[in-house]
Amino acid sequence: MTTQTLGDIRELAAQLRVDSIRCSTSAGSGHPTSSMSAADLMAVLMARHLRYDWRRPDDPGNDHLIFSKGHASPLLYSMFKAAGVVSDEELMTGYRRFGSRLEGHPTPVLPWVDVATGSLGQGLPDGVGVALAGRYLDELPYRVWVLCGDSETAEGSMWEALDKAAYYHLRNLTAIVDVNRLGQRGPTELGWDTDAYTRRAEAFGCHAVVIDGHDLGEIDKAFSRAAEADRPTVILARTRKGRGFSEVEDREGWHGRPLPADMAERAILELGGERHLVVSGPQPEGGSPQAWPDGEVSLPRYEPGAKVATRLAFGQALTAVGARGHVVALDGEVDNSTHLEEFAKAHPERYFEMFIAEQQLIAAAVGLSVRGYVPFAATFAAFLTRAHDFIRMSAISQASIRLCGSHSGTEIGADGPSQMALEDLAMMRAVHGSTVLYPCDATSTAYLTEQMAERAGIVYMRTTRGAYPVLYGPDEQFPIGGAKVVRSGPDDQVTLIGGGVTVHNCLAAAGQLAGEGIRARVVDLYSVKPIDVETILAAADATGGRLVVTEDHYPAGGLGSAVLEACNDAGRPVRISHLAVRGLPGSGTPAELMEAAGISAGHIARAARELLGA
Ligand SMILES: Cc1ncc(C[n+]2csc(CCOP(=O)(O)OP(=O)(O)O)c2C)c(N)n1
Repeated sequence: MTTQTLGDIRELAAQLRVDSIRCSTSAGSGHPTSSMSAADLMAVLMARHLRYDWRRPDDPGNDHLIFSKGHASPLLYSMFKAAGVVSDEELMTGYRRFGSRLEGHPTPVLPWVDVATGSLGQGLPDGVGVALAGRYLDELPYRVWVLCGDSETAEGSMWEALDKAAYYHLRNLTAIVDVNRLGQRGPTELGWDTDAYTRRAEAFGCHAVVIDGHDLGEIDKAFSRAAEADRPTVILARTRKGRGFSEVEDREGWHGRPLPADMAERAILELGGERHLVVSGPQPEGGSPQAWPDGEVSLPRYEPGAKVATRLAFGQALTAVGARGHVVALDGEVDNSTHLEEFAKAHPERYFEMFIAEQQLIAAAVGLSVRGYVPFAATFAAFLTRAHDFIRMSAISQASIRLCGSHSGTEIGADGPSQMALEDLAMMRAVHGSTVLYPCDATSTAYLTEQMAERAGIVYMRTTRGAYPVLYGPDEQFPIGGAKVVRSGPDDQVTLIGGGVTVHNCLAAAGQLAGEGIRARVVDLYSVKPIDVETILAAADATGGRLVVTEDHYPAGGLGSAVLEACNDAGRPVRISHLAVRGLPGSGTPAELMEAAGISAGHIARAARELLGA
């Protein structure tokens, strides 16, 4: 079908509804009614407005289509069939089946899908990231179209997204809200009150358009207007859930339920039967993304003994790594604390301030990664925990993003526990395919920052607030997956393992023990995941299995867990003396707080003595 009259589009919409019913009924699960309400919107979009070469999903000029309401996957996959890239057989026999790429909710396993959705409230924020890339980096005229649910707009992250979209004048972004009045369990907060939605969208600086989401002409006009808008557009499309089949249309109790076979048969009849149209819509305009040439990376060099905070070294190193043209940075309104401001000064054109919106911070990084950029996002490590679901979904998106969390642990001192990250290592270790780094000095921080840019997946670096001595010479190397033996001798009796600030506490403890004639080996576990189990086991063998692991983190899921699990997995279970933050900290000096938490040099030395029975 190439003519695309409104009559043709009506047929296409009927096909999308019928196929959404057929594939979900055949799978025995899925969300046909959520698909049916948006079928007219998507039929008009793909036939007349989405400039997309379905055979070349990597074409940089392609528009981007994101289903923020990812549960409407039957509709999305039916569109893929209508585009001629998924066969009817694959749709009917693959949808939601084991081993199929047509998973219950869309993921980038499919070449036409940019990001994983299904956790509501994420697709629109991700779309903001893609639109940022289009407008400010690629400088290409592609548009980003995001289909959203009305109940989904209850998520604060949707408003973080619209707020940032307006701030960055993302006229290339269109949110299409399928206002079908119903959510999962019943009516939504606002029902069909499109005036209320309009006021909200406009309050965030967007252009709002209310339409009848089943009137093909109105839909067509709204999409044309969106393409010409000077601001992001929010199309509020009044629709009916289950539209097209009278037995379920606008009825409660049909969310997420496939139609039983007899009802599916009646529905398909009511919709005029099966069709197998193949549509060819508009094509991308062509053009190449703006070139961001790579320069020479010259990392900062630090004098051993000088006191430098790892957060400062991160900012300085990232500024140097910014010589690589695709490296971009995003801040959560704390760049003078994380030292991302160093990057902002040097590369303002590749720097995005996301303000205090951590979910949007992560989503924008994901969106930028969709277009091949190498994003680094930084905030206090504690505040990254707020965006955990976004980080988890980034892994499902198979995105490569780099995160830096500063102000970790009790070491931050006077600001108190609300600012202390004490769970971040556990959270980041648990993310699928993640890398977790925790350097203790400026040299290793700089080296690892450069490595982060090269590393795929979700890569996290934990930095420390206070300034501590540089331990390593500028030419030392720190491969990810390694560990450093910072202090050792031929007849060491006990191994002290730390990460970040506790490496310094371990060294101080080793000094105290040496004064008593006890020889301690010190291991810097700068790579928490993957972990250097060989170095740990070699140290355990050399020191009679006596290991003290100390971390500025709650006991669950951090360094201690990493050591125990790695040794166990290697078939060499070990016992450790585990010093971690077990109480609820308050305010104080870093020294007072680490002392109170039981992770100071004195506590480490005592634990070592106990292991030795001394
Ligand atoms: C963050 C999150 N919370 C809850 C759910 C479970 N859930 C899936 S669909 C849905 C209702 C969505 O309603 P709406 O956005 O209006 O889409 P509709 O299906 O009505 O088109 C809910 C609550 C989810 N997927 N993600």
